[in-house]
Amino acid sequence: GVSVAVFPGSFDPITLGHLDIVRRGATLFDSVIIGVARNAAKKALLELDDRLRLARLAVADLPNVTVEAIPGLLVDFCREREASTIVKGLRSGSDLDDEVPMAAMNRHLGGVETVFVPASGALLHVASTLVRDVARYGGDISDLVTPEVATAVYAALGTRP
Ligand code: COD
Repeated sequence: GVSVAVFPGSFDPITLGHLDIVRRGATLFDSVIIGVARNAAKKALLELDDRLRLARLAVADLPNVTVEAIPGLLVDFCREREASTIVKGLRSGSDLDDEVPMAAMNRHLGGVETVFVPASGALLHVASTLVRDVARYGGDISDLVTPEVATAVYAALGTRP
């Protein structure tokens, strides 16, 4: 059958670290869906529509990658899209500590398996939180995100490099 994987996240904003995982995931599965979560717990910097638009722009050159919002539970979204696998990136032991219970929960709830792709060495320090912090104080984020994302993040914060 056709292998479909979901790469879920907040993508607030999508970074070069995320895009590295997407590109590598796209070689492992027939198709990859970037699932942009609404983020009930934390208040996002970027609106959901902007996070979707910026992700679509960033993967426009990848024919087997699409971008969609995840309206509810990740496992329900996976079932609707007939995706049997979740792809996650791993930067550190603390990522693993966070991810192992989520992977177990998603397997428990929906029988969906999680595959971890190790972060590339040069992108280990790239996290959406740090990108927002650097931009908040006028730092340069041009090596961490696409140009369109940088523009959107500075605009949302009312800052500039
Ligand atoms: N290199 C490699 N991987 C990276 C990098 C990098 N530099 N930066 C981030 N990543 C990876 C992260 O490890 C993660 O796997 C992914 O990219 C997304 O990261 P974020 O920060 O955008 O997303 P999170 O961690 O906030 O996303 C959490 C989810 C949205 C996946 C989670 O909350 C969820 O599944 N929500 C949906 C509701 C649900 O089903 N909840 C129950 C889940 S058990």
